Amino acid sequence: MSEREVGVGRAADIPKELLLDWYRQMVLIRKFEQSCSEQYQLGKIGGFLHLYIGQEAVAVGSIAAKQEGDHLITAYRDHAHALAVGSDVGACMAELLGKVTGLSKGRGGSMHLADVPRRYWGGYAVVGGHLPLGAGIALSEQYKGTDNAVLCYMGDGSTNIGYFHESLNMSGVWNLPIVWIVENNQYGMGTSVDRASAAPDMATKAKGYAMESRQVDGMSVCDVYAATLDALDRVRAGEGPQFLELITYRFEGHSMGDPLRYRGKDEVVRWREDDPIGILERRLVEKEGCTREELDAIDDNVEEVMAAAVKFADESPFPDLDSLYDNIYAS
Ligand SMILES: Cc1ncc(C[n+]2csc(CCOP(=O)(O)OP(=O)(O)O)c2C)c(N)n1
Ligand SMILES: [Mg+2]
Repeated sequence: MSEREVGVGRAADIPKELLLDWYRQMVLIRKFEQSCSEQYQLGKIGGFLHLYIGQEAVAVGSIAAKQEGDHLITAYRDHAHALAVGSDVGACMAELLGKVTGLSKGRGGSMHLADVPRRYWGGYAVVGGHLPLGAGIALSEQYKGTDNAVLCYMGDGSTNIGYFHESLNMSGVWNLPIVWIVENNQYGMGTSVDRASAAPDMATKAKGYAMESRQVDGMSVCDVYAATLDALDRVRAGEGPQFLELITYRFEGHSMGDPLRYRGKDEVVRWREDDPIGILERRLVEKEGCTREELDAIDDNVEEVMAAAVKFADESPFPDLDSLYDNIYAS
C-alpha cells in the first residue's frame, strides 16, 4: 500500500464525533479571525494582524494528530494554532488587545501567542527564525529519551531563508523527532511562490536533505490529519524528520490593509470554492447524515463563545505601567 493510500484510509475512518469537533474548531477559528478584523478596524488591536482565514484545516487537522507531550511552534500567523491546541479563547483575544489577562500577559500581541502548559511555543515574527528553535526542542526530547515530537509550522516564504536550510540539515544529521510543516498558501506577502523560490516544488527542497516528504491537500482537514498522523508515526518509529507540504490559500490579504493588487479576483473565487469549512460541511451532511440544524447549533454556540471572549478582553485591564521593565533581561 502506498503512503498516500494509508493516509486516505485513515482519513476515511474518522468518527463523526471527531469530525463535528473539527467543524466546531474551524468555525471558531474563522469567527475569531473575523472578530479580530473588526477589533482592528475599531482601533483596539495595534501593530500587524495576519489572518488565517482559508487555512483552518491545516492547524486543526495537524494538531488533532499530535499526542499530549508533543510540541508546536509557528510563525506570526499564529492564532489558529493556539485555538486548536485548546488555549482559552478569551485569553487569546485579550492578548491581541494587549491586556494583562492575555495568553502572553499582553506583552506579545497577535504575532506572539504562546501557551507553555500546552507546549505551544509561539508565535515568531522573524520569517524562519523559529525553525532552529523547533529543531532545538526536538533535540531536547531526543536527549531526554521520550517519544514526544515537534510540529514546526512555517510559510512557503520561510523555505527561502537560511535558517530553513540549516535547520533541516541538522534535523537530518541528528535524526530529530520533528515534522516540518510548510503551509503553502501560494504567497509570501505579495510575491507568489514561483517568483520567490528557485525550486517552487517544496519536495525538491526536502529531497536536498534526504528527507521523506509528502504533498497534501491542505483544504481537507481529514487529509491533513491522516498525513500528520503518518508523519508522527514515522518520527516515533525512529525514521527521522518528516516534511509535509500542505497546499492551501489565504482568502484575505497578507495582513490588514493589504490592497491585494498581486492576485486576480478570479483566482480568489476559485480557491474559495474549496473553502475548508465547506468541504467538511459537505462530508458531514452527505456522508455522516448531519442536519443543517445540528451544524447551525454549533455555529450559534461559537458565536456565544466569541461574544464572551470579546467581552472578557474588553473588560480586562492593560498591564500596570510599573511592570513596563518586567521580563527584560538587559538592565
Ligand atoms: C527575516 C524576515 N524577512 C522579511 C520579513 C518580512 N516579512 C514578513 S511576512 C513575510 C512573508 C512570509 O511569507 P510566508 O512564509 O509564505 O508566510 P505567510 O505570510 O504566507 O503565512 C515577509 C517577507 C520578516 N518578517 N522577516
Ligand atoms: Mg505563504
